[in-house]
Amino acid sequence: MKTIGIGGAGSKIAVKLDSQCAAINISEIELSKIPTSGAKIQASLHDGSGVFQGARMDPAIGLEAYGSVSRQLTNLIRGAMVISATGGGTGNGITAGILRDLTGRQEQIPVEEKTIFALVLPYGKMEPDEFVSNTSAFLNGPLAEAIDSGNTGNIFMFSNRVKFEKQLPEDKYNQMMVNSLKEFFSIPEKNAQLKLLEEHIDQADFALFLSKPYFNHFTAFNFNPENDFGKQLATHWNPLLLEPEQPIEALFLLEVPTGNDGTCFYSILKHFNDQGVKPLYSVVENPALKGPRVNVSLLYSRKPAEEVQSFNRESEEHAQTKVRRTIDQYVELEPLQVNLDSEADKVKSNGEDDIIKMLKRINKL
Ligand SMILES: Nc1nc2c(ncn2[C@@H]2O[C@H](COP(=O)(O)OP(=O)(O)OP(=O)(O)O)[C@@H](O)[C@H]2O)c(=O)[nH]1
Ligand SMILES: [Mg+2]
Repeated sequence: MKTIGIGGAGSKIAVKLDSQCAAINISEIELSKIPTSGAKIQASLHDGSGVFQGARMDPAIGLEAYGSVSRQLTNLIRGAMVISATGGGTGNGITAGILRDLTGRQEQIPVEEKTIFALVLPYGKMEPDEFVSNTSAFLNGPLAEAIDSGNTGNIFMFSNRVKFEKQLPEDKYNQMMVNSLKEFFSIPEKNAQLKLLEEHIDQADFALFLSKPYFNHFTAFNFNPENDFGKQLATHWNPLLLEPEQPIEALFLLEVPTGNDGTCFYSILKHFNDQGVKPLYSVVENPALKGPRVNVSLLYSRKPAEEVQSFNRESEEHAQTKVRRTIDQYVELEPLQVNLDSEADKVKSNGEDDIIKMLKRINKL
């Protein structure tokens, strides 16, 4: 599959995944730093500005620049994966332009021409408010409309949460995202190369799965057949992606070491059947493994409005913490001195002896 990186983050990640990716940016400087052997496309603004500064976090500028590359991109995105961040101006604005064009398409887009989107969302607790509000507008607007039109392929919702929480270097985090994508995309290849024990997921099955206009949460982990599959899945969500909702469709590849009959796949199948989902699956023998490993992918269709809400919830919590911290820092309350005897005397002078007796008794209990 062809890869297209848009904006700073999008291009940096895309070129790690595919050294022949197309890179698109307004900023000539950012573009010059992408070591791709594929096309470098510079989007431009009417007044010629932006060459040095990009879209300066303003999606309206990115959308304006989309006009200069829209024709080229219409061809380029066919059957490709677009990678961009939603926080800044360039990735957000140009990707919004692509999504609007897809939404407006009258004809049904064939499976092999669908476009997949890998979006990088900011971590609301620690990144600038502009990134968060740009993201909310993007999810609620162009993305929601494109999903409703049915004209997108799968959408991967990456988040920068782990990057900030674990204080990881950008380059390392980008590599983690790429490794995770690579493992997921290797599913049909493994089916072609390894010994098949049960069923088969070929390129065509995989392409059809990817062409559906749903969010895709994929994850991989070493599976212990002695324990419940559902519980293991729930503790092995892909930490780089937003957590999924109830799946509409699912796919899994179970790899087992030589000598393992692979029948532990039945427990995975049962887990999905209990949820009313009939997954696409296969079991292969992988001599390089010591124990079973499973790749799982869930398609879910939470409405982007809800996706926005949950994204914003984190940011709101962050805002509240900020307010609390400000109060802690700047509002010093006089320590309240309460002398029980003098308080009691006050009550006594009101002639409330019974109450005092009661209080004293409670004290003694
Ligand atoms: N994971 C990851 N996130 C990045 C990287 N670079 C930027 N970001 C995030 O991407 C968002 C900003 O998007 P950028 O790609 O830098 O912006 P842009 O699309 O080039 O737009 P402008 O620079 O505003 O013109 C923020 O949430 C950043 O934290 C990166 O290399 N890796
Ligand atoms: Mg940029």
